[in-house]
Amino acid sequence: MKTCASIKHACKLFSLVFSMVTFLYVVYFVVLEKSVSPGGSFRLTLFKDKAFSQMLCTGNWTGGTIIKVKNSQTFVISAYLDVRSRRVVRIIGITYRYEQAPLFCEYCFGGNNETVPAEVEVHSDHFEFPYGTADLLCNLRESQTPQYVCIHEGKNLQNTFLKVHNTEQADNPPYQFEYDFLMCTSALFGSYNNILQFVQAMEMYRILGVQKVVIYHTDSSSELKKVLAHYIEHNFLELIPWPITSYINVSSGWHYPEHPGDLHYYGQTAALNDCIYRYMYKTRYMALHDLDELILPTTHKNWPELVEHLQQMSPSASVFIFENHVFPITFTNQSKQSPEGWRSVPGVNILTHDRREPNNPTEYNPTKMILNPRNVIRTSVHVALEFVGEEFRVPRDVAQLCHYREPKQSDLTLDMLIKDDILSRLFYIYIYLNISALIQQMPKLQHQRAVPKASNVWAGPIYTP
Ligand SMILES: *[C@@H]1O[C@H](CO)[C@@H](O)[C@H](O)[C@H]1NC(C)=O
Ligand SMILES: *[C@@H]1O[C@H](CO)[C@@H](O)[C@H](O)[C@H]1NC(C)=O
Ligand SMILES: *[C@@H]1O[C@H](CO)[C@@H](O)[C@H](O)[C@H]1NC(C)=O
Ligand SMILES: *[C@@H]1O[C@H](CO)[C@@H](O)[C@H](O)[C@H]1NC(C)=O
Ligand SMILES: CC(=O)N[C@H]1CO[C@H](CO)[C@@H](O)[C@@H]1O
Repeated sequence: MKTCASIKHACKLFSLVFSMVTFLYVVYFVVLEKSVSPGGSFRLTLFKDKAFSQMLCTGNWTGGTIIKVKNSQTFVISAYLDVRSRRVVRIIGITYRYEQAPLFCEYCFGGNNETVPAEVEVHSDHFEFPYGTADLLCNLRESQTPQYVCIHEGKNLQNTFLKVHNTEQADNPPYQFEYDFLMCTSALFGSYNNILQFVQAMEMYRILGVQKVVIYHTDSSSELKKVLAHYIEHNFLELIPWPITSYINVSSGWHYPEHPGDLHYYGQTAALNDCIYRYMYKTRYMALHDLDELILPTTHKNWPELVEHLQQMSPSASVFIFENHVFPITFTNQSKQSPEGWRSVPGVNILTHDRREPNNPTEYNPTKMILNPRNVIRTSVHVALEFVGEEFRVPRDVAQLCHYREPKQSDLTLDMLIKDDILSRLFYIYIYLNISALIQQMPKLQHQRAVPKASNVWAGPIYTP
């Protein structure tokens, strides 16, 4: 009897405690659920003051590519979530190397805002120019994911926010790639009008297996703009507006002070680094080189086969390096004439240049790259500066970088140049068919005196940021 009563007592006590715990748990859950904003900031609503909740990231969200940070000599381009070593928002920027005004990152977590100091790291490859490419790193706590960030100097609120990209992908491997090969090229500028070489290069990239070409575009001729519009329409080209000349006096050469200016070659390294982060989860591999360059395999049909082979040769490689070979456009093989329909298209026919300069093995010969962008942290033009995995120098008998340009060793005579018809020998028929079809499709490609105003074509949807 006595034991029975005490059991009843214990039961009552137990059920009381149980319902108390349940109630507290529900309260806790509701509060937590409400206070965890989509961005993942763990600020409790209960402790948030009125002033705070009323001033919620009230800024302008920028659509441009280059933004000057008020009261500083720093420009920001775009912001990316990067969780590969520590959790940060990495902002690709350009900064004056001798001035380090203290900069701050202001986050926006779907409602809340929060400020942390920005760590400014100038890339080592600045080629002695006063301005250089920089990473602005903003630390995050575990699982924090801001949607927007703004960089400001001291107490000067800027109120222009950058959208933080890669927020979905960075935390969620494995990745679904849109492309196997994407090519980035920086700094198309001036009134670039080498149309025949441009379309030959574009068609060659396609033949080689490139699925998207990205160009950081400052300016080009009105005729080339029509060609660009054609490739954008066919989803093969994306232009990133690159109005760098409106912000900084850029150099048109690579080294300071022989080439005057405040920033190396149209901000090329900033554009290339931005391209890596912008497309790192969209493409399996990325090539970084210029529009007068082609990476040509000697035995493989295209890049997918080539890179599969290279990856077998060096399974841990994440950066493949190709040595540059100059094919001077001053030497033309007269027996390789352009077909009739091509002759009125302005520019160089790379198929007629089949001699290359010998590379001096004791000198530095520049290189270009195909890389796995997810393993690269920083890049320069010819090599990656910081990356995970190995760098693999591709032997010349497997593939070579063919560079169709003005001679580099201008004192060489014809007999000192090496006969090398790799392009026309392996790809003539494809490029011939492709270019001829293209010229038929676009009769306006051919040089005409009375061209309609190209700005009609250019304005509007041509940029796909
Ligand atoms: C962020 O919040 C503070 C108040 O805590 C407010 O003064 C500031 O204006 C806010 N910043 C933005 C950009 O909304
Ligand atoms: C947003 O931009 C507009 C137009 O550029 C400007 O007038 C306005 O002051 C800006 N707002 C803020 C909060 O900076
Ligand atoms: C470029 O240089 C010129 C002459 O040195 C100077 O007047 C101008 O302000 C500079 N522009 C920029 C954007 O720095
Ligand atoms: C020019 O091209 C033709 C046809 O491919 C080739 O037979 C010839 O040797 C080339 N001439 C020179 C000077 O390289
Ligand atoms: C216009 C044209 O013929 N384009 C072709 C160029 O080459 C690629 C790859 O071989 C084809 O897919 C295109 O259709």
